[in-house]
Amino acid sequence: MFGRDTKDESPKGGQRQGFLRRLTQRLGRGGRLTFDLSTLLRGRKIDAELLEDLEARLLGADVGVEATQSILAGLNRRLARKELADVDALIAALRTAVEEILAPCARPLVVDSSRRPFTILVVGVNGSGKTTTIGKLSRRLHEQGHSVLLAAGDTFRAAAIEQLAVWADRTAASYVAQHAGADPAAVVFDALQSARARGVDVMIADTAGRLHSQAHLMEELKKIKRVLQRGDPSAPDEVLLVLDANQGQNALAQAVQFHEAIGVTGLVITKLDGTAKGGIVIAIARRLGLPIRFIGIGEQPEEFGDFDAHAFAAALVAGPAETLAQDGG
Ligand SMILES: Nc1nc2c(ncn2[C@@H]2O[C@H](COP(=O)(O)OP(=O)(O)O)[C@@H](O)[C@H]2O)c(=O)[nH]1
Ligand SMILES: [Mg+2]
Repeated sequence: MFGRDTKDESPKGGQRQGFLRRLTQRLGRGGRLTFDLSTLLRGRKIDAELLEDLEARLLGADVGVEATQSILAGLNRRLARKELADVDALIAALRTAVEEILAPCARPLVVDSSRRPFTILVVGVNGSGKTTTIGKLSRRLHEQGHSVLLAAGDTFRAAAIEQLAVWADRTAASYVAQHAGADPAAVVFDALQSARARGVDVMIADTAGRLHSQAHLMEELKKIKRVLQRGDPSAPDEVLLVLDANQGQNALAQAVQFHEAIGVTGLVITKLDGTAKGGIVIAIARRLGLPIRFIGIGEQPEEFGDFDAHAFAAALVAGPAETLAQDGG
């Protein structure tokens, strides 16, 4: 573990440091990128051959061709300028290159208080972590003093409606639902009216991630958006796409598809705990440049936080010393 993580001792700072420490540990646990670097670099000379091996590792960790090539081009330039004297210099340069790709995407969600309700539509494939993310977000907004209403727009299964009700209960949120099989657009429209009537600050709408086909799903999401706009032409304020990091390159494909179909304004990347595919975040950042609003590193409500490019790059590209510290701690 890291002794230096204890600098900020305010309660909020403590929470944040705790989150960063967990992020580092969990990416380290499953992260092939972290693990492989220490074995790859041990006792090696920093030369073109080593960079080629590094390239293969990045591709293997789902960093993707585009981002890997851009990272490698930068490292090769530094190598030519003799700036990569040793392993530490290489790790630092790699971290910086990763952080540069991620930094433009580190834009947290800001609830515009002039919009009441501020409406968030949550989309993504089945099992990506939508409902869990809504619960976590609801809890966080509640802690920040916002009143929240959850709309059960996933009407595909009764269990999904029930799961959202549990989260509403746990996070002191209002809740609007209809029966299983109801028209999701109607549920979300009702929820908007209800949020207005109650003067709620933020409405979060869950949606189904599975239908008869992907085309059906996209049509349904477009319809929800259209119907919502009948109630409020500026809604939704945020279309939050939830992606499961374990899906690797498939998560990137989903992002492209959802973005084309309905226009995504923010991403949540879940299940970064124990995945070997944390590198996908780099690929997604490079390819789409969409704001990454939150990351999920576990099932519990507090295992959720803002995306911090510097911390994420550091956690992902841990050097041999950090890897050893984790093994020992
Ligand atoms: N390990 C881990 N599990 C998660 C995370 N987010 C969600 N899950 C789990 O993933 C499963 C599917 O989540 P759910 O929210 O129901 O997905 P949905 O179908 O998109 O609504 C559940 O078992 C969640 O507890 C995360 O960040 N880490
Ligand atoms: Mg769900």
